[in-house]
Amino acid sequence: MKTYLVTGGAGFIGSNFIHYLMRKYDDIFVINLDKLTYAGNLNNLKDIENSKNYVFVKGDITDTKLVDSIFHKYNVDYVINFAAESHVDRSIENPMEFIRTNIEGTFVLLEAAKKAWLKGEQWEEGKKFLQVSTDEVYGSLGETGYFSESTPLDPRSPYSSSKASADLLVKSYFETYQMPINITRCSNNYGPYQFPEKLIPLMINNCLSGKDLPVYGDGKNIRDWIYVEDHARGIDLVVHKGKIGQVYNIGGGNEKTNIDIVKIIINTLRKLLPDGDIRKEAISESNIKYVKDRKGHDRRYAIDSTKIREELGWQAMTTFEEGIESTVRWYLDNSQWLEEVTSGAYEDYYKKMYIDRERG
Ligand code: NAD
Ligand code: TDX
Repeated sequence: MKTYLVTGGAGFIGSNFIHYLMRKYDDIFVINLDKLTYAGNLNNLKDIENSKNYVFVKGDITDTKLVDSIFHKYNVDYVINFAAESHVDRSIENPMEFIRTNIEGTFVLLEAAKKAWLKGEQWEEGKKFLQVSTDEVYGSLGETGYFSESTPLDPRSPYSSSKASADLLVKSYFETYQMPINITRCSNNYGPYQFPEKLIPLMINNCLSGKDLPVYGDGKNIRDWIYVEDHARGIDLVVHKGKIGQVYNIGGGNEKTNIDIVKIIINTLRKLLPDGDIRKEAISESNIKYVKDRKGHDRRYAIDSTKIREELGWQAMTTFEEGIESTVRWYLDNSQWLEEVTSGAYEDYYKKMYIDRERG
């Protein structure tokens, strides 16, 4: 029986990861520690909230007392640290929380795990700290090339700098104390439960609510998209088979320009919505609006996943065509989820971030 401390488990990837674990294993116990920021949503976990092998703890990963108390109460085997401020645009407007949660929070978790797991000079058997990181720590690519695990870190936004800082702290606990750690660096995820501040759910929501489709700059920036379940499977593999101290890149092998993504969403929605639905007729490429570019906008991300493929036998199993269709279908089938997360504070966020971007 292994006990997982999953932080940020009420967010997009964390909740998909918990669903993945609960489907795959019967003999595990999952503690979900989440502060429930604007991005955390317990509705993402409704179907498992009463499971006997799951417990939710509302709290902040920077709260040393609370984190220590979790390690006292439970015999934690694995820490999977998803908890983070995760949106680049927000980090440009207001970096403070990114520094606090992403750097300080990771430090608090490392210290608590070290206190619990290091007995004299010996680490307890079978423990692991897995830091969920991002390809953005490598910076920005030109038209060619890929990020490998040995690409130098060159983060360019407050968000990616805070993630790179956390990665270095995690690495230092391995180099200095031989703490059993892994770091995974994944490309852009998409799938169910993603908050509609990120490109794909934002465009789906705007199409469905008759809003403009705001594309930053020339729309030719490239991201390497991965279906969230493929990411979850990669993390699970690294937890069980990853060599201690190693970094593993996880990439979708699926590069697309932003403008292509927006057009695919338009076409997918038009295909899935029934004839006669008034939203269907209103969804059109004429709603695309090129708006002011993101400051320091990284041009291209692309991941070389050779290492995790060859060492651990991982590969992405969901094609983009399948993944985007099931994602769009999920948002159509879960309109209440979308309505709930876009009411209240989301309206203010949208006005603040996008009204200024409009070019006239
Ligand atoms: P998200 O914003 O959807 O979720 C983050 C979760 O962390 C939320 O539930 C939030 O409430 C929680 N949280 C925030 N601050 C906290 C704190 N101080 N204490 C406890 N909980 C806190 O993010 P996501 O997209 O699911 O990303 C999860 C992780 O994966 C992040 O570390 C992110 O850097 C990384 N990542 C994301 C992507 C992506 O495409 N979304 C790609 C690669 C890596
Ligand atoms: O309205 C928009 N219009 C637009 O053109 C939004 C929200 C985004 N974009 C562009 C900016 C990026 O080039 O789309 C691309 C994707 O943007 P985001 O969804 O904000 O993702 P990105 O900045 O690439 O970062 C994501 O991937 C790596 C996650 O948010 C990070 O948490 C992860 O580490």
